[in-house]
Amino acid sequence: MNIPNKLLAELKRAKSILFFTGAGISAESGISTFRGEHGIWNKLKPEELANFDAFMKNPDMVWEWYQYRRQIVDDSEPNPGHITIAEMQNHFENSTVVTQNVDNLHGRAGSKNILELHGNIERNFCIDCKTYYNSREFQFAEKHVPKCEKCGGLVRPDVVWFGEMLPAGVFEEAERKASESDICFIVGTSAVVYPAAYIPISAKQNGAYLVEINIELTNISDSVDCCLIGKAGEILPRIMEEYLTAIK
Ligand code: BV8
Ligand code: ZN
Repeated sequence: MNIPNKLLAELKRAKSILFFTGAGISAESGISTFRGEHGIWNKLKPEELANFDAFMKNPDMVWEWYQYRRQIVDDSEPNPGHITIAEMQNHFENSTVVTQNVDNLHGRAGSKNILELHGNIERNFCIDCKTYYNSREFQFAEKHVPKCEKCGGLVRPDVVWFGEMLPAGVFEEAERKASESDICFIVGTSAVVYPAAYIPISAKQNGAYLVEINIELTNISDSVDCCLIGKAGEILPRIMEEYLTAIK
């Protein structure tokens, strides 16, 4: 894969960089994406699982689904895509990772300034008194939805379900960082979920150079400046390698 000279020139010029990531960056860590050929939503319906009504209708089923995903996340490791982003962040004055993922792999890869738009699967809270519970407090084998020790309420994953607001202030901060970015990488996302998908649009509206990395074309491919088709875990290390050579 040849890295375009224009991209390298933009990287050399950039002071602030933003990485907007989706499930595709975790695919090479063995975590299923949501859409596309082997996506989760092909087998299960998001409305049956990733929303509050579904949880209230069948809390054990939704809890078990998240326990299953937590086990996969727990058994997985950050891949070269996550690791390269963490390394690249050290070469820029301002760098932010805005992720739609709830798997915390950017955190485990050593990234900083991470904004998790859709929450984090390692955190849980009581729907009544909001008491926080770390996932480690529950056995993966625990299939039944836990009850709050304080008030007996149902404990749910601290992730943003469809129809729910994003965590207060996180989206606004992500938009602000996007509007200040000189270069915005869009990595492994189908860019169909809102308001998250507004982030790269906000970057573009403020003059950022947009680079998409995906194994296929997406909704946003027509709007980017540079579209690199391939695996994030292969392309990002190539970009880093060529960038380090270019700045020597
Ligand atoms: C809300 C739960 C408002 C956590 C998820 C306009 C404005 C606002 C809202 C809406 C709007 N239009 C529609 C809505 C409603 C809805 C929405 O966006 N629906 C869509 C589907 C049409 N949005 C909401 O409900 C949001 N809330 O707006 O509230 C509100 C509320 C109350 C009152 C007033 C207003 C909440 C959205 C969050 C939903 N939660 N998940 C969890 O369990 O994980 S969404 C789910 O999709 C995941 O969180 C995921 O992060 C997200 C995005 O998916 P992607 O990350 O892009 O993953 P996907 O599988 O789609 O794509 C993977 C890509 O990777 C593919 O392109 C593939 O080609 C690529 N790939 C694969 N392998 C690789 C690769 N690329 C590179 N390398 C590889 N190796
Ligand atoms: Zn409680």
